[in-house]
Amino acid sequence: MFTRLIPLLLLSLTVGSPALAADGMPTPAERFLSVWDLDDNGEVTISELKTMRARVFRAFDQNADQVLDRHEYADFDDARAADVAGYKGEERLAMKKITGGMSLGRSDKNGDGTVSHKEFIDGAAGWLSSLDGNDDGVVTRDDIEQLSR
Ligand SMILES: [Ca+2]
Ligand SMILES: [Ca+2]
Ligand SMILES: [Ca+2]
Repeated sequence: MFTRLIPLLLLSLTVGSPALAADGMPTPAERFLSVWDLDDNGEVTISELKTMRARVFRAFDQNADQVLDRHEYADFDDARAADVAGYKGEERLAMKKITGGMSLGRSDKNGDGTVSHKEFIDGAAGWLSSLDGNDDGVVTRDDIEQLSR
């Protein structure tokens, strides 16, 4: 049941209801901002990343023990892959870079194969740095568009 429901749940979390581009698919920048820019001011801050990460964590922590185990993380991996699917070329590369910032390898700092709530929230800082191309401390449309250049 979870494996069918959870990806849809993440889609609603990570995709939201973005304004669609002319071809029907939001660009990676539109997609990212529609979800993570919670106050809709065009800048994604560390605090917005942490708030949304907490929501994502709750969605995938199926047994609510404050740890994402391998099984729970596998469902999260599937959901992120679904987010990348449908994109091609440079946009696919950008989506992979964005979603890769939430991989098990990037989140599991102590290497025990599971991700605690703290590890997942703390991962927001490194993720922000990896996306913040102009190094001004927030992620904007320009930063995301630079990812595929
Ligand atoms: Ca914002
Ligand atoms: Ca769990
Ligand atoms: Ca920036």
